[in-house]
Amino acid sequence: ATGPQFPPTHHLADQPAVAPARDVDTFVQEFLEELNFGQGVPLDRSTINHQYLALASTVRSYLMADWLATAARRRAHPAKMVGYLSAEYLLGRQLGNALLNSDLEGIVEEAMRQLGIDLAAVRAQEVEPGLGNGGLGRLAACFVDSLATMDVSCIGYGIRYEYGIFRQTFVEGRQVEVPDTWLALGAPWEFRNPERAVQVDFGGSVESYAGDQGRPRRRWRPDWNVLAVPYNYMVPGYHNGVANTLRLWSAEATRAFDLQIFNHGDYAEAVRAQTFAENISKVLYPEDSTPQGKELRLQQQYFFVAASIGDYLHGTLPEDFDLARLPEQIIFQLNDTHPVIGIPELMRLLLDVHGMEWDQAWAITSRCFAYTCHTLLPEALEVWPVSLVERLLPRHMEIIFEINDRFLAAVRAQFPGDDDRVRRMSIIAEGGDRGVRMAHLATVAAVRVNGVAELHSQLLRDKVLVDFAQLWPEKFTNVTNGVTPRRFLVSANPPLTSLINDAIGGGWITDLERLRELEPYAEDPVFRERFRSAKRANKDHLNSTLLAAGTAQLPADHMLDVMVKRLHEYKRQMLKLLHIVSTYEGVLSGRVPAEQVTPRTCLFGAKAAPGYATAKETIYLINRVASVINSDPKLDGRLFVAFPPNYNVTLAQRLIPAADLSEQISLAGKEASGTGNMKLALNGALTIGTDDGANVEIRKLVGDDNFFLFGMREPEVAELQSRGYHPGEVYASNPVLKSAIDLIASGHFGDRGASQALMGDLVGNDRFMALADFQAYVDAQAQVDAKFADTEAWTRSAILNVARSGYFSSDRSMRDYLDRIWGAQVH
Ligand code: Z15
Repeated sequence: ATGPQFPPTHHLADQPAVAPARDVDTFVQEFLEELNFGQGVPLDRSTINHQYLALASTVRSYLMADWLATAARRRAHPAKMVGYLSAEYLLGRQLGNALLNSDLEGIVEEAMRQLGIDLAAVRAQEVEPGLGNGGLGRLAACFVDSLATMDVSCIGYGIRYEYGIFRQTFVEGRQVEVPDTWLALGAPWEFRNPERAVQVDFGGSVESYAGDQGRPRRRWRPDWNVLAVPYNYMVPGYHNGVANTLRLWSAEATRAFDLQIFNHGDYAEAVRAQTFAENISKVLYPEDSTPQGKELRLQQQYFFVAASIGDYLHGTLPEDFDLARLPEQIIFQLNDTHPVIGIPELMRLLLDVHGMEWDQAWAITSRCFAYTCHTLLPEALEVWPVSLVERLLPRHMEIIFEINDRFLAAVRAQFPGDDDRVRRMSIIAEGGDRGVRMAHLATVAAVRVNGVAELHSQLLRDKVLVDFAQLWPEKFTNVTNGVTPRRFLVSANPPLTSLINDAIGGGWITDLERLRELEPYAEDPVFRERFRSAKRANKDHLNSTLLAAGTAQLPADHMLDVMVKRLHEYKRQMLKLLHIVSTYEGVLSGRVPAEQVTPRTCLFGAKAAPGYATAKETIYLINRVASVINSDPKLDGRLFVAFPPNYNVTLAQRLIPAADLSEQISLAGKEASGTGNMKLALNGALTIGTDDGANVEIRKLVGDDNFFLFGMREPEVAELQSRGYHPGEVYASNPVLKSAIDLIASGHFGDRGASQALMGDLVGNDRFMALADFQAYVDAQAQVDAKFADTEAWTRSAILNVARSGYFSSDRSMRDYLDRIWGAQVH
């Protein structure tokens, strides 16, 4: 056996793909055909959803022509490919991006106008594919956008969750999760390819048998399986005719599995089995950075990775390909530990299916993977119980043990007698509950290990993976994250885009460092006024979006102070809330006259993992504080708190361009990088931030005068931690802080019990040292207020933030991966 057999392709004469003409008349014609013959409705009877589906399908046919041409060109000129393995892709809406990248915006606007269709309403009809939780999933989406724009051969592999990240609603201030039925009204961007389905096995046992020349060999006898059916999405490059592939797998019951049960005569059981199989890709786990060790999650991970590697090896490579040369053809980039089970899977295929010996299989496998670590939180590094891996993937467990034995032998050889080091480095965590440390497995096998910002990569080398960095210093590198300027500037912020284009032309869209050419305009009062008017337009646009969503309108002429990211204690939404409450308390107590409060709207956007109690309590408190503050006349309308529900990519695209101030206030040493920080700076918000993650690099580039730095640095945090941190003492010694906490605990914002519990935990534990940084934060906010009062100085800094953020393009990140990782052939 050589793995699954796909149907043969027919070798007919070469025929270039048919591409529809790029003019308004043709577009109208194609659209009406989609509407009439695809959707089965005449224009005058069509709903907005019909129009959306027909428009998406029409645009898709243009992309499809590029996709076919790209594939043909890549076949003619094969190059090493990137297989990006990610359990999450937080794509955001597809229509706007497809129109922008394929340069069809003008044609479509005119076509829809001629047909009397409201394009804005049609765009608003799209439910974004929310197949990710937060930064990690959005990063994957930015990376595939950049690779297509740079014409790099890449296939993104992931899971087609039937339910993506939950829709957040608030009921009396509390988060209530609603299932995300993104597929319910149709999925016009995907196309299913059942002929390329891959069977994925689970369970069973491993047996020995005599192989060639009586050699003892092992083979897996799985006892159940599912079918992984691929759905392709096209990833268009910007104005370059390229379309790469995103291949998302959906789980279905295999016929064998069905029939086996069916033949036992139990029809109902056979149908139930179908549901069982479909469960694997049913729902995205909603934890960001804090995995819950659920069996179904490991099933998801193996499911998509086995399907992807199988698809590449047995479907994409030529049939007679010499697998010894695999590392010249593909590099699998592991997006965090989620796809790391792919390492023993490739070993298994090479050993058991292709009959290789260990050394050869390892020589190949250890050149085909690179690993990106996205965290420093120990609880975020996945450790799977050995007992679970043994039951679900017995052959993989054997292979992991063998990798570990050989690896530890090498460690012992290098460091004789250092048993402690061996124990620390082992892939297997020993003790009562033995576990597989996926980050160690990844690090042992990977050709490169990278962190996602300079500070993060440094801390990986010095702390989290220090033993590995001593053993293999050259394995470790950094690639600072980036964001796609197409979605997060051009698409999201048309007013600023045209202002920039008027000043320096459009070359910056694919060469973001050219934003530097804007620097002199910071000194131009006319440009500054235009810049402010672009911000105002974005705020108006945001307000109309919030109005449509039924959320509070933002007051005009306020500073818009934005904190958008997942709700997590380490990110310290509570620190921001304490500043808000202390400002309010200052006015209540007469300490600060209301006229001295800078008019500010503090806007939060954040989902909490459904099982994360403290995070949900924080959301509940923010909402209660908002309702009290927003209706208290003593504040004279100067302080406003907004928390629109369901922060997602779509809302981010509205919010970020309107922001004046960006809150990046994690405890130093906890936020690996952050990418919202980059999006906000690029859109001209000034950052108030700690010395953490990519904030460090943002501040270095935009300059200290254009960034509000505060708080402990990472070494000070570590020092305080080891000295012993006592939040109660900070509370007792800072009267402003104490008054704010006491006001919350008194029940002033309702639910006294919940308030007291949360404040009690803060004063008693404060795991992320919000109290320790409180005064520094308040002082930095005073500097923010002072600067905001000087409109021209503020605008100058905002423009410089835009001009100096070019480095944070994900195009640059991809260039760095190519230079530092994907070109690398040996350890
Ligand atoms: C996630 O969104 C991130 C890290 C993780 O380990 C998981 Cl499981 C999810 C985030 C980081 O918290 C953030 O700092 C970083 O910018 C982002 O990944 C992309 O690297």
